[in-house]
Amino acid sequence: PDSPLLVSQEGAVRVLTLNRPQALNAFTTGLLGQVRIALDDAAKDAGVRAVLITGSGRAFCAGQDLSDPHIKPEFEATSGEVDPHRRPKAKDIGNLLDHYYIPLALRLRSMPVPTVCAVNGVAAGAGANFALGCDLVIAAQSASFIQAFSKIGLVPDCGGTWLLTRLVGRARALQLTLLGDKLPAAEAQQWGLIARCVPDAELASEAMALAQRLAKMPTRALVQTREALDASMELEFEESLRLEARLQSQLGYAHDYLEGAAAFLTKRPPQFKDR
Ligand code: T3D
Repeated sequence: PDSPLLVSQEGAVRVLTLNRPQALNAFTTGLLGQVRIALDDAAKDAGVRAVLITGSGRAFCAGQDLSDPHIKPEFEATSGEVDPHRRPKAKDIGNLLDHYYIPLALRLRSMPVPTVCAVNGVAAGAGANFALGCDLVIAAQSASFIQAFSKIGLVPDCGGTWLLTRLVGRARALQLTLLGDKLPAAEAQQWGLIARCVPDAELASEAMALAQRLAKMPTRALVQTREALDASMELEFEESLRLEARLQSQLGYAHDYLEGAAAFLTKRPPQFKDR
């Protein structure tokens, strides 16, 4: 059978494709484990300078696979009524987050290279928040984002509460998460939830061009920029100034700054290599 995750390489870009199209690329524990291992591998590989994540088929990812035996409630086949004695134990859901979603979200956010998500179709639940955890999110016109959690009695996970309040503010975060309505990609771009929305036929090439462009840039500076932006949410203004100064003083001695400045002054293209 096809692997639930396809991994390929184009130049310095590592491409991860969620590949369970029959289930809209919903996350099983198997798929979640494979994505984490693939991100670990990309993080360790000096030949990787950007990661591009996308999905196969008509969806990006429908979030947690609700038929996964770890969490599936037992219900009567004809009436659909839940058997109260055979509900999944709360600890199984907690375990799923502790063992899969939390490490995955942390891995994604601390990648030593920039990450791009090409959202090729609907991104629901943890699938939406996994996408939004990437550095640059580019979506097809027909794609959409759904915070599906409230519809099934859960809270947003995979970083959704943290990400959404910061990306679009409290009012819009509440609108998305309480109602669970579909937000079309064009509106997601207007809201500032994602970087770009492009015609469906252009998504793959535009996303790859973006990832290739990032891969040619000074990786360490990009990653430390992400870190400083994230840290700023918790810092006073002066603390952010001092963090910038600390990072700048390290980067100022690194190869990439010397190369970048020399290339600028001698009017030639730079060759960055720090990671
Ligand atoms: O305990 C925990 O769960 C902890 C972790 C939580 C993290 C989460 O992500 S919770 C949120 C889980 N996701 C959802 O609730 C979304 C469920 N899916 C949908 O609402 C819809 O499928 C979509 C809006 C994403 C797409 O709608 P549509 O009409 O385009 O497609 P569809 O017909 O609903 O789905 C197509 C097939 O995929 C269908 O299977 P079938 O009938 O053809 O055999 C459907 O059951 C399956 N599918 C879609 N989403 C999931 C799924 N199967 C398992 N799990 C899914 N999440």
